[in-house]
Parts: sequence; C-alpha cells; structure tokens
Amino acid sequence: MSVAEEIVALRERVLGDIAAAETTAQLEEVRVAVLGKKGSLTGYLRSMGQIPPEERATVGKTVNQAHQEVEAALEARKTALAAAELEASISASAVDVTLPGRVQQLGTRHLINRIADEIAEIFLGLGYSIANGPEVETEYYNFNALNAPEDHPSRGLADTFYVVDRSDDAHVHVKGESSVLLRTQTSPVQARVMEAQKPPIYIISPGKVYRRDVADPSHLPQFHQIEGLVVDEGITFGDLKGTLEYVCKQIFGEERKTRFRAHYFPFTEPSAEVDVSCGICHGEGCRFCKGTGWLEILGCGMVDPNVYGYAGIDPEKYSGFAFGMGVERIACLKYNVPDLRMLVEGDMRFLRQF
Ligand code: 2NL
Repeated sequence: MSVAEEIVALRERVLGDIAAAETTAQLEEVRVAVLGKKGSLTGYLRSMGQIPPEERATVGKTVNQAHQEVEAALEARKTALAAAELEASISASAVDVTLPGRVQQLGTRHLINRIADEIAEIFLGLGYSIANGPEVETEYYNFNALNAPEDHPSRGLADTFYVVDRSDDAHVHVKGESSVLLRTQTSPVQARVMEAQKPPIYIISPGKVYRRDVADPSHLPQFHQIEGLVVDEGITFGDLKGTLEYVCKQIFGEERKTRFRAHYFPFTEPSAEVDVSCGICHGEGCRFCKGTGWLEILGCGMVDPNVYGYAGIDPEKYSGFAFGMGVERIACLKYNVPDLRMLVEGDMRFLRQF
C-alpha cells in the first residue's frame, strides 16, 4: 500500500471514530490520537521530508486534504455533542413548577407566655400596673430587702446561681457591694418599686427566675413567676383573700374551689398558701393531687413591717399584701399536664394543643 493509500485509509478510520464519539470527552480522545503531538496524522505531516520528491506532491495533497477534513469533522461533531450535552444538563436540573409547594410550618404562641399574659390581663383589669426589673440581681434586692435571714438555705451556692460571690467580703450586705446572682423570684422588682415610689402601690412583676434545681416533674431550673404587691392605707387580709379568690376563679373557672392554708414566708406575716380543687378528681383525691383533692397554686401574705423598713415606707401609715405564683405550675394545673418539663421540651405535637 502506498503512503497516499495509507493516509486515505487512516482518514476513513478517523472519520468513522469521530462519528462514533458519543461525548465531547471521547471526541477529545480521538482528536489527541490523530492530531496531538504524537497523533497518527501529525506523524505523516511531520515526515513529509522523507517522502521521495516525485511522490511528495501527491502525498502532500492527500495529507493536507485529510487534515482539513478531519478538522472540519471534529469541529462539526464537537458543536453537535456540546449542544446535546447542554440540552441534557438543562433538562436534568429542571424545576417542575407544577409540583405542590411545601407548606411553611407556622409556630404557635407558647402556653407559658399565653398563661402569663392571661394572668397579667386579670390584674390589669383590677387596676394594677406591670413592673419589670433585671434578671441579674444583687443579693441585697433578692434577699436582704425581703427580710431573708442571713443563714437562709435559699441563699446558698446549692440553691442560687451566683454571678459574683462576695460572701467572704466584709461588705457583703452593704447595698452597693453585695453579691450578684440570677434572681430566684421577681420580688426584687417589687423591692425596687417600693424604694423608688410612694404608696399607693398596685403592681405585678412577671418574669423569668432561676433556681439551682435539677429538672423533674415539679421543678425547672428556669421558670416564670408572677408576683404582686399592694401597699396602701387600710389594706387588710380581707383584701388579700378577696383579690386572690377572684383571680383564681378567673384563671381556673368558677367551678374550681379555693382554700387558704396558714404558711410561713420570711417577707410576709401572716402568710398563707392557696390551693385550688383538683381538676382531675374534683376533690375526691387521685394521683394528680397525691390523694388530697387540692393543688397548691400560690403563696401570699401581709407584707412584713421589716420589708417596709428597708424601703423607707412607714408601716404605721401603710399596710399591704404580696403574693407569688409559678406560671409553668399554673399552666400545668389548669390543663392537667403531669410534668413541668413537657412545657420546655419543644415538642410541637404537645405545644400545638393549647
Ligand atoms: C411563692 C411565694 C410569695 C411574696 C412572694 C413579696 C414581695 C415583697 C414583699 C413581700 Cl416586695 N412579699 N412576695 C410574698 C409571699 C409569697 O411567693 O410560693 N411563690 C411561688
């Protein structure tokens, strides 16, 4: 076979390979094998010098023609394959605009906040104002100003989260230099109001409080309280009882009974705890109320004269009452939820029910 015939045969094979290439990558392999540095046609183009002069014109023409045809075929095939590949990638990543959309999951108002607002509304209706204060408090306002004894266990490191502990300092109980802690109740807000404002005082202080407890069915290390304070001329225990009985009926409904039991708090004298009749057994006694028929919902009492002393209020002229309730506890007692932790687990199947 002459060199010219070899080149014609090579051209036919290469044109076949180009037509058979199914991807731009395969086509590139064909191009490199033919026209690359060591390509089969490149070899002929380079070796023209060794062709005898009488054959050179024929062979040269054949090689050049083959070269042009191969390049044209490569270009045409490349354009066709690239278009097909673009088409395929567009259809593979296409968005089906006819599919149904994903429904955005809407949250709900949390039961804790709803109950806190409901209770606040009851007091706003009675003419009370809302007072707020810091969650990071001083030991002075959280304990001293509320007549808590120096050695009261709730002051200890085991019960209270301290931010700055100055219990070794000589100035511990100097108002401006006391320890700093996370408030264990919202009463320090009321102590601040009494100090800053003259009676008559009718306020509630709702908010977050912290206690160093391990979470269990009846304890959370962080929970919400609503405390209330009334200081005015001629306030009696009858005012306390009438107010709280009304509030309990508003929260739990007319059909639930209330009772007052004598109790002790350092900041009130006399003091009482208030129970509401059990919503599960209606007073018969069951597991929810531990067989008593009653559920404890708040603590209260007549403000101790010592507390007025810290605030600079004249206890001969004024008297008043105070109370405190746990919002999570009331939410659970109202809806018969057996475990406070269920409120803070964030399970929407539970929370959506309220
Ligand atoms: C409870 C008991 C109570 C108070 C809080 C209070 C505040 C001032 C003066 C006197 Cl400024 N008392 N607060 C009084 C009695 C009870 O809370 O069991 N809370 C969950």
